[in-house]
Amino acid sequence: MFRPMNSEPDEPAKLHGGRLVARRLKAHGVKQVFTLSGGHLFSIYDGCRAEGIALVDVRHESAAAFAAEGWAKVTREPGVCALTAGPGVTNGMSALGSAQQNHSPMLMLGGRAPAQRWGRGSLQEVDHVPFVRPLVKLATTASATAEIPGLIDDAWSEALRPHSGPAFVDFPLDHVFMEAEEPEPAGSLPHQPATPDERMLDRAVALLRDAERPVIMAGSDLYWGHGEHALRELAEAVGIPVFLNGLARGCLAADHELFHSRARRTGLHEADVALVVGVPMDFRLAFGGAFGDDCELIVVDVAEPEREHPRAVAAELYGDLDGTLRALAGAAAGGSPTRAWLERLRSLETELRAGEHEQLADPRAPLHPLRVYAELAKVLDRDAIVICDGGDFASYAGRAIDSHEPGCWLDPGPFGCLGCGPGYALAAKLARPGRQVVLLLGDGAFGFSGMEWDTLARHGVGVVGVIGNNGIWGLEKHPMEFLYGYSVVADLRPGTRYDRVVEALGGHGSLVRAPAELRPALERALAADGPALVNVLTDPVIAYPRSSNLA
Ligand SMILES: Cc1ncc(C[n+]2csc(CCOP(=O)(O)OP(=O)(O)O)c2C)c(N)n1
Ligand SMILES: [Mg+2]
Repeated sequence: MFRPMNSEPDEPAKLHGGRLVARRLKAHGVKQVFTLSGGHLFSIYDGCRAEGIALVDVRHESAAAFAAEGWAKVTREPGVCALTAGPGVTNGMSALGSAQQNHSPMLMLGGRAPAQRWGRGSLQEVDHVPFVRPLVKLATTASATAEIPGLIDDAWSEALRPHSGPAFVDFPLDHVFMEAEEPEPAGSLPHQPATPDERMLDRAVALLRDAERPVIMAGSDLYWGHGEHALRELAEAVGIPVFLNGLARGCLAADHELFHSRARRTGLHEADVALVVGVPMDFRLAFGGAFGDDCELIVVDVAEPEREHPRAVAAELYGDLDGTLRALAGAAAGGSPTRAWLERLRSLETELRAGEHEQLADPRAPLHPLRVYAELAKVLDRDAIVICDGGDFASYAGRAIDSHEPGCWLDPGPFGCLGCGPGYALAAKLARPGRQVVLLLGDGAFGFSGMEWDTLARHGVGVVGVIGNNGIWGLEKHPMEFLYGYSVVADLRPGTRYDRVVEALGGHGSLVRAPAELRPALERALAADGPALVNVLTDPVIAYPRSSNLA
């Protein structure tokens, strides 16, 4: 169906719909599209091939969609996946939910049954839009070939507009295979962030200047809003202890004197003024209850919140996050928290970290998860990208792994979808080929997308996986036993040789039964040519100490 560009001046060039898709993607800087083969997508593939966009093919659409999200998480640019009609799109939906809650900009392209046959029972025919719409910022269907470039541009800018998130466009077979002239690009204006309210800014400055026990609690929108430099400036100008979650991790290096993590409960609870930056007050902040009742909250974000705040806030600053933090840094510089506050949090942080030494050095076999991370820390580069996917094993990673640069820590986020890791890791290593990319997995988590080691091997992507293999769905088994005195559907097969699965798929595998075997196995895996998996047997008795896991 594809006809090369016609050079006759009087006959405008026509391109098929797939080529029009690819040309707009290329104009937005897209280098690769994650996909799994489907006839509905052939013309998009042909277009990508003609435009020099790489196609990275995976083994389950879920991984393609999570790779698109992972690309965004590492690069702060939208990732793109193309999923075939019907089950291809339904298989990718979890990643849309994830990207929505993580504010990850991504574009999902869907194949679709031909429009002229809708309602007559075509293969894989279903209207995707009504069921993806609640998960995305924009969901639409191309209704003519000529419309395609404009739809891609709209979806792209919608994905990036704060709060950033996923966008979806599907392409009926007839429209995407037919040809049309390429319209002139509309040249959409870049998003202009709103300037926060002056009065609110003054109020925030006054609160910060008078604060005796201030804290900063920052989350993913700090990262999406490119606010890391301004955050450091503000924290240093006033001397405010900083706590980070989600994608904000690494936005202040873990070895910065104002960075704290273990002292978070006390820090948030006892603060008199809290600057809540780019993070919703959801379950991770006890719906606002993580801060003391009398604490004054200053909320800074890239846009108005998507949900009402669960408690009253003293000042709200929405729009240009970076500019707002800089303005606060300049104006609040005279403020000075009490020495006692800074010393208290620092000594608590040090004391709590010291209390972990025993577990980090735990000699048991099968291993304690914290021992795994103690060994891993010795071989990780400062800019290593660490991804976690699992239950307790991932929670321990969240506590033990230090991040030093933005975009180096990828966890599932509040949507908490097991199986996101291999897609994230694939994209991370493709985006940053020179860096270590380490994927920490529960044995349960491995089951969702372990076949993606085939993808990693075929594409020569050197991700290093580390499994905490405790033979159980730990984060479910322990809480259920605590509540009911017994557990059901929480056991896996002990000692499964996931390392051999990876070997069979073309990667390097090793089994670790005792602490002394771990470091050499990690070193071999990091030096391997291609993907590797270190299958570490961990102790199923160990339960991550948590206060709540559902709400
Ligand atoms: C897609 C999906 N299904 C189920 C869950 C519920 N869930 C959360 S953690 C967990 C256990 C994970 O087990 P594993 O990966 O082995 O890690 P462990 O807790 O044992 O360290 C389960 C089943 C989920 N979060 N996501
Ligand atoms: Mg497990």
